[in-house]
Amino acid sequence: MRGTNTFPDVNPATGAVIAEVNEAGQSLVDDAVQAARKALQGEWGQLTVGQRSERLHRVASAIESRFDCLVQAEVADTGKPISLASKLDVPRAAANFRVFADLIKTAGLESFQTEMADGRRALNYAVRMPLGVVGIITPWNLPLLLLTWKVAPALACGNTVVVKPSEETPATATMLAEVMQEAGIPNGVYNVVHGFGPNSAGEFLTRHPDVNAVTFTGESQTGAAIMKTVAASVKPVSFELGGKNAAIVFADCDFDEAVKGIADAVFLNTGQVCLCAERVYVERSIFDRFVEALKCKAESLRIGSPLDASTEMGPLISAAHREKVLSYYRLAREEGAQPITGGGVPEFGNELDQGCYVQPTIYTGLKESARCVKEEIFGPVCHLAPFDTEEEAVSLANDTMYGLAASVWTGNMKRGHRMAQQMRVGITWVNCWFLRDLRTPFGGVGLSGIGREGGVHSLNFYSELNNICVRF
Ligand code: NAD
Ligand code: 6OH
Repeated sequence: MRGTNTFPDVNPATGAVIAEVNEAGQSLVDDAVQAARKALQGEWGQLTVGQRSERLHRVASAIESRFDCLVQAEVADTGKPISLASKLDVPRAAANFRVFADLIKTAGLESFQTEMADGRRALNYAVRMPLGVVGIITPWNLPLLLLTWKVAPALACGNTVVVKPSEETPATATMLAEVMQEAGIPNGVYNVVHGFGPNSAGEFLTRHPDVNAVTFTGESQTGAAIMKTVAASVKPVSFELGGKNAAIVFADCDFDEAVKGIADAVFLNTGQVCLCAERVYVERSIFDRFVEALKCKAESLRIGSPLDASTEMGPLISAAHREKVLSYYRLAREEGAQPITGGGVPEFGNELDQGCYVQPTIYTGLKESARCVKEEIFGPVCHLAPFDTEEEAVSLANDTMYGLAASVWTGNMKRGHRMAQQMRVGITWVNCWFLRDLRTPFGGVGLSGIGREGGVHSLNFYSELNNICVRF
């Protein structure tokens, strides 16, 4: 690689450097964008929808045949438990390609027959055209899952892409390039540049005049910075951003199922999922019992080496992120929280003490105005507060600048629907959490994002519609 700086890729479970990564400067980003533009004119641009679909299925098969390598790479980069990467991240990467490979063949478009005063008519119908070169910027928490969630529909619509994975997790995006080659995706259709955000590959990509659209998943503040950068060239953007998600638990819920569901919603991936619940509101009559049951769940989580098949919780992504999460643990105490469990760092007495681990943590007793109740922490932590009425629960849940996801736990389905329809979010789960159907709209309101991806919503973002009006 020519004249680039390098940066270390660190395994957060042990602190070991696992790779040195080349940081793309402006000229390498220029080359990647140029390669993507050129590929639009080549074989890729000539493929029929059916042929593109078939290639995307081949990508999914190639992911499945490299399953173990991708799992190992994702685990080393993120520190997530091998059981989670095997169950969630890598299978979803393949599923992302399969769902859009199928959808692009079956999704229809609207048509209208227009009648004019003189008795003549016109047929209006719309066709999809690719946007061109799509810039894709992704975070570190579900690296391959979130990357392929954007690459698959972008390619299904006939675009070419330049991706910039998180500097924390460069491995699987790089391996995906090999997968693409193996699956017969022409050179230049999928390009990877590595580096950071400001004044690095991320900014060079979003600023690039030959990039036609930018899709981004990450922090809300980063979304704001990217929006500013792309404003000059009026590029379409799709943003999946942060959250401070609420869970609402009613006394009539299936108690054990709710405790299990909330424990997942708080601690999965060490709390590093944008959909995680950091605010849990529980009906007062079961509050103490629920707090106690969630405490037991938190204290029984097996924290350890990501490579151990029985591990349920790994480290946070980096030392810097651990410092941020621990600073919130300290802040919670300063803000007057009542600690229920956790609040510190686990001790192992082995090399894992070099890792970025924190304890699963639960608080009660904070004011709703506390920073720990308002700000996204992105760690294995939640605050629980009691409520008395449905109205109060709705108003507590919606009192946030974010608006990504909510979950409602109740045995009364009428109440489930009633509550769900009052949530000011993009995704509401009733008696479940992170149960995904990839055809459904996915995104957030407020600080949680702009636009929706998923199913036909993705196809609509990753394509331009040309309406054709034929008078006859
Ligand atoms: P981040 O915003 O720090 O980084 C995301 C990506 O943006 C990285 O690749 C980074 O290098 C790049 N970047 C940073 N500054 C940039 C700039 N100025 N220009 C261009 N690129 C830039 O996010 P993160 O810390 O990697 O991920 C955690 C955050 O992501 C959390 O806030 C979480 O809620 C959010 N997230 C949201 C969703 C969702 O679907 N809504 C999904 C996953 C994560
Ligand atoms: C955020 O961390 C999780 C996002 C999940 C998805 O985008 C998805 O499609 O499931």
